[in-house]
Amino acid sequence: MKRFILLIFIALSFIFTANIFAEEIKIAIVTHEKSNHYLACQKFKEIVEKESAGKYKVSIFHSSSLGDENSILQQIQLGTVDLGVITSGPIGNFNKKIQIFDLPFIFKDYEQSDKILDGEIGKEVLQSLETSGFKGLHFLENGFRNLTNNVRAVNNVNDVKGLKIRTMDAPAHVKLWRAFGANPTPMGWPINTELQQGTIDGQENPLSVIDQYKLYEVQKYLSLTRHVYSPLVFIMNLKKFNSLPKNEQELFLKATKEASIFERKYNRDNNAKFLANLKAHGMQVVEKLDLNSFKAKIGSIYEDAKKTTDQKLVEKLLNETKGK
Ligand code: EAX
Repeated sequence: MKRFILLIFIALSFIFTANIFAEEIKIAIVTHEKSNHYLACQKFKEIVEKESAGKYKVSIFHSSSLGDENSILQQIQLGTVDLGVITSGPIGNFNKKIQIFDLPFIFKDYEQSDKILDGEIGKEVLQSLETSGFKGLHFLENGFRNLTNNVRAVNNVNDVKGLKIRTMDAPAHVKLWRAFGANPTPMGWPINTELQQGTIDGQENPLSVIDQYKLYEVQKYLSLTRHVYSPLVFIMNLKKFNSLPKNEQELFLKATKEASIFERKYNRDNNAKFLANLKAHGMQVVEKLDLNSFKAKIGSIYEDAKKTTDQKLVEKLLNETKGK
């Protein structure tokens, strides 16, 4: 009996020491626990903790507890946060090449976005993040962005005129909404209070985010504009990644890849459900709108991007996706 108790004691102290000495990996997102971002982090956590046999403990900081996406990126650069699942838009403040994905009407469907993001162009963009101290591990998906507002049903671009639209804090988006004739106001996420108080008329996001944030409580109209496809990125502090032994680097790459595939599938499987729920809560949805009127307004945006981002990459992207 004594020996049995001793054995249990030894076993328990092993478990405790393992936990005490587990190294913490901090991952940060701006969205809440019901978001796609969170699901992806959870999957990453599961895989890393299991396959590192308890060497790592992943802590997920959600709901902007560590600030907006720009400030999370700064903290990742500094190394006080290890990783994030961040929208491409704000990453564009740190890296020019990634701005190409925030050009309007580039991707038509998921087949195309997967092919580009998981192919050569995506690799070149992820690689280029290293010059800003980031390791781009894998692309996952925020999704095709759609406009909501509280003033009127938007059927064509003229209906956007003068609307005060919150955009991501990303130059490409501000420029786009100005071109559409709106009054763009960049700010971090979330924005429920601003929508409720009417300091802004509308915003644009994928159906997942619109539903998960119950924007039907504060927005009456939704138009399926799909004007930009937003990738998310599993992004990490480069020094931290490089300091890991080879097999652990491979584990992080594998875990982010699996989590990304899982999250993309979740998003796509649930899109119809998100839309149905928005309608069920009384949102007035314009499904078929005059997208050509929007496309007609983008003017020199592609040409300008060749000058401000990377000419060859923009040409390659337009060539492979056939643009608008
Ligand atoms: O990843 O800020 C935004 O609009 C993003 O799309 C998202 O909600 C956070």
